[in-house]
Amino acid sequence: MSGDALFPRDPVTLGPGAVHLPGWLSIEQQRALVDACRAWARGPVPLRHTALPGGGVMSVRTVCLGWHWLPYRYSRTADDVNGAEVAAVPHWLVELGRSALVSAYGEQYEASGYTPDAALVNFYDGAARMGMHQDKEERSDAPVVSLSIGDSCIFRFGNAENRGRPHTDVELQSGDLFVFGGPSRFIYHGVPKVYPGTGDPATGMSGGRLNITLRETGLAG
Ligand code: MD3
Ligand code: FE
Repeated sequence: MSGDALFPRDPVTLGPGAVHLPGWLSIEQQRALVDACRAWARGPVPLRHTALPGGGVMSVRTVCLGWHWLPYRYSRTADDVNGAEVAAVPHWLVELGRSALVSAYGEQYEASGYTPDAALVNFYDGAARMGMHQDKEERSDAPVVSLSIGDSCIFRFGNAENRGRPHTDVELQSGDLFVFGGPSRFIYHGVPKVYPGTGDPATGMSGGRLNITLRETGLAG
């Protein structure tokens, strides 16, 4: 059972700057984020499978706020979907990101300097995967905040050199926070497996997994 209070999971630091805080989001916060993701998925840019330059499509479906990510750049407009300007990152989501950094790094962390200007919402059905990759399109080395809701998954935390070993597999459950800062910002990572049917329907999701990442792009304008 995900997020079961009888079996609390402890915070874990996986590497320098990489902190996993299980069960960080309350069920009410998760439900509110699910509602927000539903609205973002309706437009101005729809949730879509990102087309890759090689001709394939990603199995994950994504909608972006603030800046639209496409292989391999950011744009204010969804140039590979419908050309529309993406919705703004709401201020409450910026505040949630700041509070995530304080939880992960401690009260002394100067979170007011963190202003994520892009949010990527990824939806995984039971068959979706994300291959090992680095996120390198950002011009900022600010931390990435990752929030997971719905079905559990295996998250693979790799190394900074290549897609292979060494890596550490971590189960991410609904409500988990993961922060990737410092040297961990540039590690290879991926999602090799989702476990269908493991999410709590109280989140408002009947199936699948949502992951929201907050990023500072370091881009101007
Ligand atoms: C470590 N998403 O959108 S979140 C992605 O669960 C992405 O949807 C996965 O990888 C997901 O790019 C993993 C965790 C994550 C996100 C971004 C990172 C870890 C990261 C950027 C740098 C280092
Ligand atoms: Fe990534």
